[in-house]
Amino acid sequence: MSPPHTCVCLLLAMVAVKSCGARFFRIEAESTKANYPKEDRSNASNKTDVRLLHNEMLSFKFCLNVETNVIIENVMFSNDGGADKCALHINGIKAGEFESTAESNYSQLWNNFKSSGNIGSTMALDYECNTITLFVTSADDNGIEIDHIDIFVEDAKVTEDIFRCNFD
Ligand SMILES: [Ca+2]
Ligand SMILES: [Ca+2]
Repeated sequence: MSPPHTCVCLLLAMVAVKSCGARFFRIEAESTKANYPKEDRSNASNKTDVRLLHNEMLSFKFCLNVETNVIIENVMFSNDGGADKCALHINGIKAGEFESTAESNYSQLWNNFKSSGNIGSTMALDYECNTITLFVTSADDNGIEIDHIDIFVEDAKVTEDIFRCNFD
């Protein structure tokens, strides 16, 4: 194998190792056990999201095995119609909020996903079992659709199994 190929292989190996140790964890909104309408959206992760109306909420558990810093990296959402506002809490403590903007295109914008960006600042968590909750604090009659929530965990030893609370 020529040196350039070796370099490419090494680079690919490094990318693989990095993604194995990924510290971003995705919670799909549609994994909720709550009985909200799940919409087919070709641009959504898992091609599905959840429609929420005013005063509705999503709540998910995630686990950590060490004290570590966590930040809500992004919420992916869509809106077609009036503006909406959502607040996110971790373990009952408000992390922050985001808003959708009022815009409409004959329901086409439900498939046009937007990023909230970071919600609030880094939180130090020491609980083994944590709860993240998204509340729709205001909405028009058609509400908002939530695709997924991405969480960044500072400690690289938190694996996918640990995060999903799949302990042996
Ligand atoms: Ca709306
Ligand atoms: Ca999704």
